[in-house]
Amino acid sequence: MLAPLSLPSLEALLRAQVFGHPLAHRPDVDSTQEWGRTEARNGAPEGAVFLTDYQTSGRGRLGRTWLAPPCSSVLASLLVRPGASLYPRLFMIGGLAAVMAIEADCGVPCSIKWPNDVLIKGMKVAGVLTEGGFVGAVPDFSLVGIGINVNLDPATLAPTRYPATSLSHEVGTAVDRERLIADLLLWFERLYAEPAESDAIPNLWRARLDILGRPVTIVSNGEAVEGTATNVDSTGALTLTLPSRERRTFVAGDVSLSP
Ligand code: BT5
Repeated sequence: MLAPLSLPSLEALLRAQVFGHPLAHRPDVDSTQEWGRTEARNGAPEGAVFLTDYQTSGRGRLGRTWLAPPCSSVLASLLVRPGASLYPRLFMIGGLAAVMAIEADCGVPCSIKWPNDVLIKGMKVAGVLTEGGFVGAVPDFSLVGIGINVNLDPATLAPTRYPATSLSHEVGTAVDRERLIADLLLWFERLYAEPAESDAIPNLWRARLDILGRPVTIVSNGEAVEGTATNVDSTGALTLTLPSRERRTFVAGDVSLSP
């Protein structure tokens, strides 16, 4: 029987100094991103974290749906108010934090599918959604939404775009969600503290990518392009070398390995 998150247990495990202060939990919500956005507009501080056991409108990128049976997953939105130079890196920090926390807690190696999916053995175990809030044209805050499949049978998810897995499925036993969230926040905090001018984050992120040097198909703005993934720069932009030797660079899209 899956239990709701215990905030006292999570608070006892929390070692992050900024992230998780405050920690907010609701049994169910439309989306932690929406909830976090409202709180951010009402002045919630950097480090506030919004958690739930169930989302009625959990979302991925481009209006897609994020699925999670009740009490099965990590569903978290982290509020940040960084300097302008850090915003473009938040998706890398979110993905890496999930990788590090999963590896520390479960001992299973993870990779990153460009740009924002965390994979175990090529199957998606977590996704990251970064959304900004602006005052006029000036960034005011960002919400880094992280969903991790923890204690669920992947076969019970509706068909997903990419094969899915969960931590319990991979390790063969239930995984402690409170511990995983505490570790996620600690890793996020460590990575977030890296100076914006340092290349440590892009380098760590690049080292986890599963596509470099491999033939891939990217779908971006409705166009499918095939080529070899030859480079990812420090902003995360992906360059493909096409069979014609033309090089094209993409900042967004969905990538899959070509058969
Ligand atoms: C993502 O989008 O992967 C970002 C997911 C972010 C979810 C978190 S949960 C907390 C916070 N609050 C929210 O409302 N969202 C964030 P994308 O790359 O667009 O992938 C979405 C696609 O993944 C969907 O179209 C499905 O095909 C697939 N999918 C949905 N649920 C999944 C799951 N639990 N595991 C694996 N794949 C899933």
